[in-house]
Amino acid sequence: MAKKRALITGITGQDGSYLAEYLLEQGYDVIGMIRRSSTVNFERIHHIQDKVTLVAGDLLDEVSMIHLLREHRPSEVYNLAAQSFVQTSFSQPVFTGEVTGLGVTRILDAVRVVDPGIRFYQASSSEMFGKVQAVPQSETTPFYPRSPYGVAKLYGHWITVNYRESYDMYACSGILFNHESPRRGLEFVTRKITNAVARIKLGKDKELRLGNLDAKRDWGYAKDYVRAMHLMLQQDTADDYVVSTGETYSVRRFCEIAFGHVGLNYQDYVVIDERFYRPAEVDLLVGDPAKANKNLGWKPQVTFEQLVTMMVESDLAANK
Ligand code: NAP
Ligand code: F7E
Repeated sequence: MAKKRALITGITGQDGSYLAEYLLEQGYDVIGMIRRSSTVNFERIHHIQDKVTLVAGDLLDEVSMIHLLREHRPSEVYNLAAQSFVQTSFSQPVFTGEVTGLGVTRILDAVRVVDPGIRFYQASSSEMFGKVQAVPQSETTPFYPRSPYGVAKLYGHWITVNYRESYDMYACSGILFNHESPRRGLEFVTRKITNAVARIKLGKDKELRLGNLDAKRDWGYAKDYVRAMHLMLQQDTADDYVVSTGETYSVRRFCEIAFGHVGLNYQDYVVIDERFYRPAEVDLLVGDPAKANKNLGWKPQVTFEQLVTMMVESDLAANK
């Protein structure tokens, strides 16, 4: 049987790197789309660089994606590329809309033009629920985004549904709740905390400046979540799924566990800094993963405490 071939946009990001590893393990040919930059940023994929094919393309340029789809003819496309940092979306709302929102139409349309039979995954987000209209949030909960990022993701979600319904394409939207790992970008609160815990423990830093400690998130492990993406593209019919743990914890609780793991009290080091507050906050997210559990047989394997301590341990080793 011919090898399956997948294209991943955003392969240099947290999820892209884990998904590439996972698809390689499943025997796929993996094509990774990277955007041109003046310096190479392959930290997350250097260990698999010789096993994947990296090709140039950009979500801002539909032609680039038509060319690479024609040349490589993948059977599955995972669109993970985005301007993904919520805080930045407030200062760069138009750019975020171009990449995170309209970018989805560009790649979906490139797929439609080249081969509408290609299966498509869109990286949608729990940020679309924003000011939540129900607890917990499921596939049927109404959306109410609270940032330009959330609004852009909502556009990406609906254009995916629209292409599925208009052109009979196998297009899925995975509504993923926060997922973290030692590969998480340093600007996101979990990795910011675990990196600071390591540096404070090792005597390299003295404090950690944070914003809203009362925000609550449903945090899972990124490696668990990429399995769900793959499962969504292996079903008989395309559909949308919430992917989450079903548990929620505050940023404060994350701090407590992370500092506690190295024998410190977070209250001695965390300083509240208004700069990290957002113009509009998402106070509480908790997802209901029942549909993914039932239809995909998907369950998370790593608990919240295991996730926090894994990240602290990894940052301790990296900062030594
Ligand atoms: P990430 O680490 O920020 O990675 C984003 C990726 O997108 C990077 O590879 C980046 O390339 C690429 N990219 C950005 N702009 C691009 C453009 N114009 N053209 C091509 N590539 C571009 O994000 P992540 O945490 O892995 O998340 C993956 C996807 O899931 C994103 O769409 C995110 O919005 C979504 N999501 C994430 C979470 C989460 O909790 N992690 C939850 C729900 C949804 P560079 O390396 O060159 O910057
Ligand atoms: O913030 C609060 C902040 O930036 C989490 C992205 O992957 O998940 C992510 O978006 C919470 C917020 O992630 C700081 O106000 C407090 O309430 O880690 P974050 P996010 O905004 O939830 C979703 C699902 C995505 O789709 C996104 O792409 O933590 N918070 N103090 C802070 N946040 C940051 N970053 N920095 C602080 O100092």
